[in-house]
Amino acid sequence: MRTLLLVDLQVDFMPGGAMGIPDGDAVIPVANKIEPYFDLVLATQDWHPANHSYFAVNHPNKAPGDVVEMHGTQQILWPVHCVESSHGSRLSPRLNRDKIMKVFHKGTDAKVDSYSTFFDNAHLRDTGLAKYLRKQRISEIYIMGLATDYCVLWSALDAIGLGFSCCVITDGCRAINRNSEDEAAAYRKMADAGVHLMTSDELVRSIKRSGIRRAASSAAG
Ligand code: VGL
Ligand code: ZN
Repeated sequence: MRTLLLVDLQVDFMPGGAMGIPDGDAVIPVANKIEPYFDLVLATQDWHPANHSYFAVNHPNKAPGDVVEMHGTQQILWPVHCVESSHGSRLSPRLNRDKIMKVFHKGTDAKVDSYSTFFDNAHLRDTGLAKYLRKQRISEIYIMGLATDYCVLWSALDAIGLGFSCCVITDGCRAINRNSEDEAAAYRKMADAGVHLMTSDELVRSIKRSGIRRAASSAAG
């Protein structure tokens, strides 16, 4: 089953949102374009409690972008975003949601964030996504969404670590780029880990080509 995972295509990550990502809305038409080529479409939502420890407002004298030590590692503090059930936590109204079979929430624990759609940042709890994919006998996933340098990056690396084959659709992602080179570094890390990187046009072309091949071989057989 060809499976697409749409990562955090939420109102707060669109330009003008609480944590708007530059050009973040440009990926919505890409999602709508490729959805019909998949047998299964899944989505994630960043879904934080208001007292989330990664929100700068929950730390005295801290501002978004500041770094604090939590769980033995340096963690970035964010503006309040994607508070569970808030308007900003909703999937973009421009996203075609008809094909989305299941939505996974992440970052629901006030104490630890979850950039990956598989595990929290401390690898203490999983979101149930890996178990769901294995139950459906899915071994390969295609990922696109926001943000390239956080949730897409960590989801793709965890997918590989868990033994899934993983492809990231590059024009379907946009980066936060706290540092200007973060996006390029994220793609390098993914490629080094064995993540396939391709554009949505390359994906559609390869699916059409394999469809033709399948049709040709069944005609021959
Ligand atoms: C994300 C930082 C904090 C993301 C979510 O979706 O990439 N990044 N929360
Ligand atoms: Zn978040």
